Amino acid sequence: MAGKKTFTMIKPDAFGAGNAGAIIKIIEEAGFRIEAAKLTKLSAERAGQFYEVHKERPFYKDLVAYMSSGPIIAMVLEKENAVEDFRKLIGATNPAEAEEGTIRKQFATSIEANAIHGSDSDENAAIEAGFFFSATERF
Ligand code: RTP
Ligand code: MG
Repeated sequence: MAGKKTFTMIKPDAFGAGNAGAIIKIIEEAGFRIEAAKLTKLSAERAGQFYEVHKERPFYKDLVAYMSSGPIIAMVLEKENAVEDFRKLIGATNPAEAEEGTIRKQFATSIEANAIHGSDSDENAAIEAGFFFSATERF
């Protein structure tokens, strides 16, 4: 059975461009409930840990530098079928391939600076939520 939670970050490019409010509005209007939220900034070390699965990829170093370049908003979201529905809402990794109406189509500027993160499995959603939030920060 699909889980009810996913994890997201509004990435440094989108936060820096002043698009956080517009993005959160789209997320809420799509039926996701915000269970936890935090404005924070990842150190290069923490960004490296978060994206450890991509350690061997050619874009890893750039990705870590980008994700630690400015503040992000981390959130845990609740909805039926959360992981899959949220990946649909954000669109393809590369904004050139993202469908009309998706968050990345509207707000991403490149394949790297692509505005928003969405967990790719229920298991990773739980791990990523735990990376940012304690039990007392989730409502
Ligand atoms: P995310 O994890 O952030 O939700 O993105 P995703 O699943 O759509 O993409 P993933 O393959 O997990 O890649 C993680 C992030 O790395 C950056 N990236 N850069 N320069 C490149 O070719 C490249 N490819 C990926 C993006 O910021 C991507 O979201
Ligand atoms: Mg991913």
